[in-house]
Amino acid sequence: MKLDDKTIQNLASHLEQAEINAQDVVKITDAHPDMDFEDAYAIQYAIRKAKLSRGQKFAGLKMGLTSRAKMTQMGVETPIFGFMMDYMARGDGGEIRIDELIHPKVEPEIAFVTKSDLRGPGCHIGDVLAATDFVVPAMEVIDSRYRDFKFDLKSVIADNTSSSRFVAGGHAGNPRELDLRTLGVVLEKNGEVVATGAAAAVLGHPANSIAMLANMLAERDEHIPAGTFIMTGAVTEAVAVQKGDSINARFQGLGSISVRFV
Ligand code: 0L1
Ligand code: MG
Repeated sequence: MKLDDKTIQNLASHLEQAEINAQDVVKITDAHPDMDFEDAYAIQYAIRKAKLSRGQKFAGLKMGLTSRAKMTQMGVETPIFGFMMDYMARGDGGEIRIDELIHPKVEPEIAFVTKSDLRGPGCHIGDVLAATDFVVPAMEVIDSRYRDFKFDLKSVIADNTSSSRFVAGGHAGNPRELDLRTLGVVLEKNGEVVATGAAAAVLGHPANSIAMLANMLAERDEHIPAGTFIMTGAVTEAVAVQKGDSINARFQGLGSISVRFV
């Protein structure tokens, strides 16, 4: 690690204040060009600890940058992970207040809910399918705290991978009975199709994303506990939204999720 504990705490507070006040900031590596990936996750974990200490509840984990397109765009080979808290959840068919956010974008994802612990290293797709209770459609709202979404990998890890809101909906499916590679997703904004994709966009199969998360957590002596809700990464590109927009995501065989930005 390159940063001392005081700097980690200050940067965590800086990024969390940006989130709470919906006020964008410049990427933190501008002022701390030497920070490393350990520092970046330490800042993210400090944000999580601060939220827990205020009584907010942990709601799940997410993988980000899981599509080849996003990885190429960022010039990276490895996805990243973050977390969600209870206050970020919104109901299917509900509303999301735009004035609480900076410049939100939506992305449809497949979420997994585990029924037994998953541990790396060496976790693979078979382990994931055996340990999954069900999969369910999800919509993530990403809202980078960085001005114009301009960041590098370390800055975005520290910023909890742009997590801001999420919605689960549709209906649950058994991942052992679905072909999760060819599962199609259609994203509509105000009734018009704005993006389409197949779930293979997520590391070839969304279960690979869960396996990768278990293996990344193992490097930190952590695991995925039974009962964890995990979003596996965007099936389509992220689509920017504004006040008044209605979003609908259709998941082949698993129903749809809708939400309105007000
Ligand atoms: O969930 C994601 O894939 C987003 C990761 C962070 C990068 C971004 O904000 O686009
Ligand atoms: Mg995402």
